[in-house]
Amino acid sequence: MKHRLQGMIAGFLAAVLILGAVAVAAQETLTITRSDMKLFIDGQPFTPTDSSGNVIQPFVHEGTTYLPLSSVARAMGKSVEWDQATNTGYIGGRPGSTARVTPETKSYTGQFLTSGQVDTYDFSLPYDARVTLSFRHEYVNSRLIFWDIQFVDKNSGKLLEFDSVGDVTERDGPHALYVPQGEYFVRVSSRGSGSPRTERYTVTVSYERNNGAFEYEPNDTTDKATKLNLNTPVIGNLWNSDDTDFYQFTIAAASNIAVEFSHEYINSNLYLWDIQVLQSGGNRLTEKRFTGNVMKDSTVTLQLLPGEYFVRVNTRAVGMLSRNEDYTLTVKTQ
Ligand SMILES: [Ca+2]
Ligand SMILES: [Ca+2]
Repeated sequence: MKHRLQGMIAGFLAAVLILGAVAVAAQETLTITRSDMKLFIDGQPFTPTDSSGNVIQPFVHEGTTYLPLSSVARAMGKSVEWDQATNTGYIGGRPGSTARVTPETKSYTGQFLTSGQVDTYDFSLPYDARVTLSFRHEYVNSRLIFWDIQFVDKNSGKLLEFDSVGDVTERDGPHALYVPQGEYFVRVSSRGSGSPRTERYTVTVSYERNNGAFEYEPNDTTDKATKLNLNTPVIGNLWNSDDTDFYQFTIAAASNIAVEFSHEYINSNLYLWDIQVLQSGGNRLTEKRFTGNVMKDSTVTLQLLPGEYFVRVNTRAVGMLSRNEDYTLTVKTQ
């Protein structure tokens, strides 16, 4: 038993549990009491486990209950990282990084039994999030399009639409949506002439809470700009030709900054993105355009006095209509 408990403590150490206290205590003999407490996180039963999925029993030492931190953090949607070289644990990302969390998913399954059938599924988004859709169906030996999938905001209308052919059984939506908490629905309709395909389909909505890693739509005007922290990247996209993304940042003391802009490779030398840095009154301080085939570049360095500033991202490239890959934007101090 003694060995097993010591093993548990070592396991906790690896899991970054209250670093200082345990690091010291590990040199000594601890008197601990095993606890068979029941735990709930956000109303859901929770059983602590190690990284291999083995159940770990909590214990009590001098009135304090000890739990495996990585297991608890992950159950609460936080990433956990351990840097052996610096003996440092990071919960929810390193300083300067922006936390990403594991997406939740919701799936809807249906089939078409009558022609002209339209299936709609209400979807309540519980928080501001990055939303992606995927669609699966039973195989049909045909290249024809049989399904049309939409994601619709109940207030503002259709946000995304794609379709699916018979012999491609899995299809992702064309791009991510960065949308606010609210009421949406998924609409699946039958496409093509003749009798509807009766094969079963499943549409899945994945939604990742926006903890500042992403833009917040709608940010098409300066008064709705997404707030940025210096030296902290934000991910967004231009999801249609009308989309403009404004970001606001604050300079507290005179600083040199540049806006770094990166994206996945696109085989195009067209200027797909246009970046402007604006003073709060709207004066343009600099502008730079970014092509598809240069994956990372920066604006010129600007010497800024304390105040509020904006970055504006938009496009005038017709080719951008079908080029809605995510971008990553960072206001970097020099
Ligand atoms: Ca956008
Ligand atoms: Ca926008």
